Amino acid sequence: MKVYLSGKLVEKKDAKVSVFDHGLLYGDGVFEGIRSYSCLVFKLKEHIDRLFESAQSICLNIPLNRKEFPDAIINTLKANRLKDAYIRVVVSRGEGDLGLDPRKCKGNETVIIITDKISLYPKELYEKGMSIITVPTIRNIPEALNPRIKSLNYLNNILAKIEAINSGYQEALMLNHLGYVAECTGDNIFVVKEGKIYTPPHYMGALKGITRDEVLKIAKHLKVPAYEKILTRHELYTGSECFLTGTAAEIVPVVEIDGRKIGAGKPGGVTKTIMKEFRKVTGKDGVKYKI
Ligand code: PXG
Repeated sequence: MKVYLSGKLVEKKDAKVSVFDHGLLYGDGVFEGIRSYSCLVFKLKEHIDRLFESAQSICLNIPLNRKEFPDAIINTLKANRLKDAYIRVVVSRGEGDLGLDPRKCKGNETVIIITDKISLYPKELYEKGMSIITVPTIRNIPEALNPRIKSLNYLNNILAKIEAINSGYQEALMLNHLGYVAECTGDNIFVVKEGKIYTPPHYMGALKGITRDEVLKIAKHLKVPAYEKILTRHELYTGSECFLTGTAAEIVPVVEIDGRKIGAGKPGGVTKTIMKEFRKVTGKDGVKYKI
């Protein structure tokens, strides 16, 4: 496997960064997770836009522009001759001194693009559905670290994940500081009730997920009413269906939350229709490349 590392394509074994890189020392940097399906990079522009927004928010300079960045991604995919891939983009503050001061790293931003396979959850969960649990760790409050920033500092989500795992669950439901539903550790959440779809607004403490936005578009196309709405756990418990969305996870049915069976306790019709439609879209939309 070849990795794009600060302007060069290098072998995986040579893709190394300094122990003084502030991405490692402080989680100071931003990232994206992107997928390509049959030589089509899904929502590439949206991912690049979000990467640049995250960087802008933390005053991080990206050493490639908005045209060069997608080109670097495509070249990495081609170099690896991958039709289907998970593309992990990392821009860190770069090598600096000990001490937080990012000015010490000026001009040394590190860009890493890795392409590989990813499977977030076991395959059978997509057929049977997943059970999730609300965890004590709340999502970062936006005034402290805005969840819209896809930063290299994922401890908030990792703590929640650990709590779910320690309780015997694969995934955690995270609430915000007001007790409203925010998202899961690496996915956005949707609930279906009386044929309508609801997801929390991103300002309730969620990443503005690109898969989430696509699902809202798919719902519109299917003429299923879909809304952004502030949600309590009660609204999740009493829904007829629930599912999670994310680039890595794609669309995962949820059939149990905090010991409450959701609807019939198996993946529902709306969820299945959206999963099918999503598969159609990923098979035809995207930035094309040849290997
Ligand atoms: N919420 C959070 C906190 C995320 O990190 C999503 C929602 C879904 O967003 P998208 O735009 O992908 O629909 C994410 C997605 C990884 C990795 O290691 C990345 C995510 C989740 C899990 C793993 O690349 N980000």
